[in-house]
Amino acid sequence: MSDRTALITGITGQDGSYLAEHLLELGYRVYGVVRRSASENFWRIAHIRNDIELIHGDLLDQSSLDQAVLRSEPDEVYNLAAQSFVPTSWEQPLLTGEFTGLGVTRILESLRRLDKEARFYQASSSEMFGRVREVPQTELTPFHPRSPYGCAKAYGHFITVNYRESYGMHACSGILFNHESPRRGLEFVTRKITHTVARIKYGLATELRLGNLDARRDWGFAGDYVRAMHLMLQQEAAGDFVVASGETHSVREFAELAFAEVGLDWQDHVVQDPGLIRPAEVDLLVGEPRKAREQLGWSTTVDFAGLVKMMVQADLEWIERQRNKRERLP
Ligand code: NAP
Ligand code: G4F
Repeated sequence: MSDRTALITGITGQDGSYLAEHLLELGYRVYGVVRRSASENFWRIAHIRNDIELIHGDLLDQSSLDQAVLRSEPDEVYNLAAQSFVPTSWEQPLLTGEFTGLGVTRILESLRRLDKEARFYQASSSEMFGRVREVPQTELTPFHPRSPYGCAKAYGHFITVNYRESYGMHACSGILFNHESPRRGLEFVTRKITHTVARIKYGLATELRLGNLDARRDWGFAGDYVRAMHLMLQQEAAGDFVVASGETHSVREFAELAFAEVGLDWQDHVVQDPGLIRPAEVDLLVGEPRKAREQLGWSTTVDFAGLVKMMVQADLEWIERQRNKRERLP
């Protein structure tokens, strides 16, 4: 049993839910910052709702972040909240800059003024590498972001490094490559594919509209990646860490494997939609996680094929449950 306390922003998101579970298992007291909403969006944390404490707050609102820090008195703060969907960042570039970029400074400011000893984790992203300068990408690869989201994350990364260097804070930046799970939002390509595959299998859909099939990503399982976040904050010295599988696969390969999982041929269902092509694309991501392996002792438990299978199976079960629920309605 640990006597440590963690504060997580973005606890209602994919990573927030897995991280909260992991920290609870380690014996942490867990607080989460949530935005007030007319309709609660707690489905990912419903199973641990009684084990965590939620505090209303917003990355746009400094005083609410101050209150969250004062109330929780955290040993560790994980800043996972962000506008995290890349296409939305072209539609809402200013809001994305406020949430995903300046929001990092707001929470760092709360800590600098109120709780400088708390250790800080920033959810940085491989999207910062953008038009990649080298393959594979390491902690030292220069950034060339290709979206307002990537630019905002680059700001968040550098302000984290800056607060570490300016104020001696234990502030870490985890440069995480794409990580997925059955809890992934439906708009991201992996979940869009696995959810639609399950719908097609059950006769609820016939086609899957996708954009760039050639884009390559380094995909891993979110449950593995949150362990790396925690390990970073256990190191004596704060630093930056690439967290990745070290393998790259195309969107086409992901779709092919997902359809094969239910005995279907992807070519019979996938339709390319030019409307889904991005103004600027990140063509190839593949990370070099050597530092995380060697310094953190971190490793993955789920490979690419295992991830696709896990997500397809979970979506098949999810649709089955929805159908049963509907059949039971009076
Ligand atoms: P996600 O599922 O989209 O979750 C985002 C979370 O941020 C949600 O809890 C959301 O709350 C919260 N949020 C958004 N705006 C907020 C605001 N203004 N104030 C307070 N909370 C706010 O994202 P994820 O996949 O878990 O990713 C977690 C973090 O890692 C994000 O920062 C993302 O950019 C970064 N990242 C993700 C990946 C990946 O592959 N998943 C890779 C690298 C980096 P609501 O529920 O209220 O919307
Ligand atoms: O699943 P995606 O939307 O993820 P993307 O843009 O790589 O961003 C994710 O990973 C980042 C880490 O590198 C995170 F920081 C970020 O928060 C987010 O979690 O798209 C992946 C690829 C892209 O190249 C996209 O053009 O899939 C391609 N794609 C092709 N068709 C599509 C689609 N993406 C989406 N969302 N929807 C499509 O229909």
